[in-house]
Amino acid sequence: MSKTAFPPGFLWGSASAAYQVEGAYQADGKGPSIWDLWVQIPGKTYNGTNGNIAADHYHRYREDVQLMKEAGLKAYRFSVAWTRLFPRGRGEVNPAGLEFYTNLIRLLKENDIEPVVTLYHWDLPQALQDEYGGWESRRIIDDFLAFARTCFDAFSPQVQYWIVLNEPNIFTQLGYLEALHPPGKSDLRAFLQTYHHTALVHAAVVKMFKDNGYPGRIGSSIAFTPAYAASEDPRDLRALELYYATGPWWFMDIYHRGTYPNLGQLLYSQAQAAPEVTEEDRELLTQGAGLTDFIGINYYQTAMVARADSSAQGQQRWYRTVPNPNVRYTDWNWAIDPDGLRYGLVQLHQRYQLPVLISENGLGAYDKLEADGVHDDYRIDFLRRHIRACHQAITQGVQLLGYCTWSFTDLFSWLNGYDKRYGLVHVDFESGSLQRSKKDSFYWYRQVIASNGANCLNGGGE
Ligand code: BGP
Repeated sequence: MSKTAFPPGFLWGSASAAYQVEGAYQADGKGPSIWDLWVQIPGKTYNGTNGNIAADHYHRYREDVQLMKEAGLKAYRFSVAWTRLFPRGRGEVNPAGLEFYTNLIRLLKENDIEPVVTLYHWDLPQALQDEYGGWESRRIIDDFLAFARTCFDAFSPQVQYWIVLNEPNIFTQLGYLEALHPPGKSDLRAFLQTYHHTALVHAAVVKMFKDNGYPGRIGSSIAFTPAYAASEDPRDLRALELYYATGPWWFMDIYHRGTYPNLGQLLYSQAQAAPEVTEEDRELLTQGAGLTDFIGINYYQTAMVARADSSAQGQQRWYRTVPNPNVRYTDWNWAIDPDGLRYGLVQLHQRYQLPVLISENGLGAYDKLEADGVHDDYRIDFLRRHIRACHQAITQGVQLLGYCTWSFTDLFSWLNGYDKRYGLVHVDFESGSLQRSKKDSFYWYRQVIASNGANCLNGGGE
């Protein structure tokens, strides 16, 4: 590989998720998901915003794909709304739902854009939540397998990249520990048990995919927040160890090694919160880990951790997160740390020796639409520095399959509504026209893709 380019075939992409972009929440036989109901509960989302209409991608996908083509995207990552295919979670497939994704995939292929399909990006059928508590029950495994098989049968071989689950660590943590996402619970044990069920689903789907000989590569995307110790004080270094054992390695080892880290098991057992793991689970998880083709990560920021308060509760009993004086923060207080991406990628390479797909990276910001467009130089700067970090990681041995910006168009943010924008394409939510306009970052990313990254590496800026 030349010093100034990325590997041939590198997937320069952009990402979205069904609930955040599609809208059309009741169209053509779609059933209700847990998010369709959650947003109706007063006080659950920012200013009562919801994804009922979102960017209306369901009706405007042709225009959006045209814009992707114009940007030169090599890949588009999107998710399938389970409730479009199975309005009540299982049973007869809804042909209109299948048709929407079939058309989208066909159009992407016609425009030489590789579809990267996420099976699950948090919009569980409400019917399954009502029937058996959704992710709280092992019954989710069979229903998920049936849903996944329908997608593989319908969209293979057009789809070559599959992401089973998006950020299982976030939706279980926010849903079962922090009570910020549906179903709004707060219980460490429930969080870890539901997380365990996600790992079982991942492994079962990967195994089924391989057993049936579907072509392509399959993995899941985990939210990865690498961390530093606040100082060289051994107590802070120990805090870092505890952070990884109960956080990133806890989440990743079970997907990519089939076991939980020993230290994490010890700590969670002491907290009487360790998940129930059967012999059968162990076998399935080991098989699934061995068959998984890549690690998907969503990277936004790093953390800094320090020794805990001895009297604290929850994770705070093991470590505290503290502000990092060496980095700047976004308007939402997320650390901007491109080198953290390089560092994290190298850690993953050393630990798992698997290819990595960056399925999300981006900057949430307040954008301003001016008469002559959106001048988001801050986003360009953010993306440029992170792409350079990817390149450094590649030169340090990381096998990187691709990089997807979050997001392509502006879309609905789960807890921040429509003010926090990530897109390369502005969507006019203010007037409700939903008109699309290309931001400066759109034109800039187009050049990055056209030069296979070279212009980004050689260009100005830090
Ligand atoms: C990830 C999710 C995305 C997206 C992104 C930005 O955790 O996978 O769906 O929302 O974060 O987060 P936010 O919208 O909260 O800023």
